[in-house]
Amino acid sequence: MFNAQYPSRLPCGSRLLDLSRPQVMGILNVTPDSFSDGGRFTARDAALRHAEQMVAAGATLIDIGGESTRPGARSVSPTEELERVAPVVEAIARELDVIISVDTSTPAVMRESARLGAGLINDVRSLQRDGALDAAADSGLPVCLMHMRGEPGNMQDDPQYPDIVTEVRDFLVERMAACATAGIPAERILLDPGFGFAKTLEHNLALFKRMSELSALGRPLLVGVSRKSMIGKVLGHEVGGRLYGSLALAALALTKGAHILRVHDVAETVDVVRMIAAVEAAQ
Ligand code: 7PM
Repeated sequence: MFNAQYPSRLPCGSRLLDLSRPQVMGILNVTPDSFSDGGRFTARDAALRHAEQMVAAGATLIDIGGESTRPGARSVSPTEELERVAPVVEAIARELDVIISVDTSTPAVMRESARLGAGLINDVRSLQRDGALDAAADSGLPVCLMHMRGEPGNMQDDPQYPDIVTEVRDFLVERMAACATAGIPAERILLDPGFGFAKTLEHNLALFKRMSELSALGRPLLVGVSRKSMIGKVLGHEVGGRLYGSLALAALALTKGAHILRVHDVAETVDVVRMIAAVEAAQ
């Protein structure tokens, strides 16, 4: 199930990511601060406690996001995003033994997060914003490139592709080439099919089924399907009822060669990973 085409350890700032076995990335949403300083400390401490729980449950990466990518979400200024993300990056870097991933498309957030101890840049826009390639290159950190067409605000307006796997593969190859030109070598790249981004349910299911074809690109795959609407559409469950569907897809993603699972429910997903590992390790 697990191929050995990469060195087993990827440097992520001051830490190493073990790619010889699947890893779980816990999702940490940074809520908007309230007006008072008291509110700010509360938001930071709540985020730190949540991160702490996810690390105790077995997450080896924490993904911090300060900009909602929800369709139609209000756009957040770079300053506002930085004010949400930076204190949390700093606190987690100081307090926890975990690789910090920043879910951002904003060059200033990439630069400041790297300075404060982040280990990975996770950009749903694949470094297409002005200055993002240079900021990521200068950080020296690995980058996760994700497939999306358009912007979160309009990406679900009737997306059409002749073949979804070809579309995702071509897009990721183009972004890897842009990274190479900017000085980010392939060895520093993770790839993500971008489930739920500019895709119909049929696209998401076909892409999931054929996910292992993306391994041909030669880089580790990061998969984010936790609680997503593709599960809601198949099962008819609201977001609070999508755990079992998420775990089914987590298990399936591992059999299809995924290396990193980006999830909300860390303890449950770690059980899935460990159970599969036990079977894989048998004679
Ligand atoms: C609303 C819509 C809220 C979508 C949150 C989301 C991914 C990601 C996200 C992913 C990578 C979510 C998404 N999804 N980064 N950031 N891969 N690399 O459901 O699939 O978490 S945000």
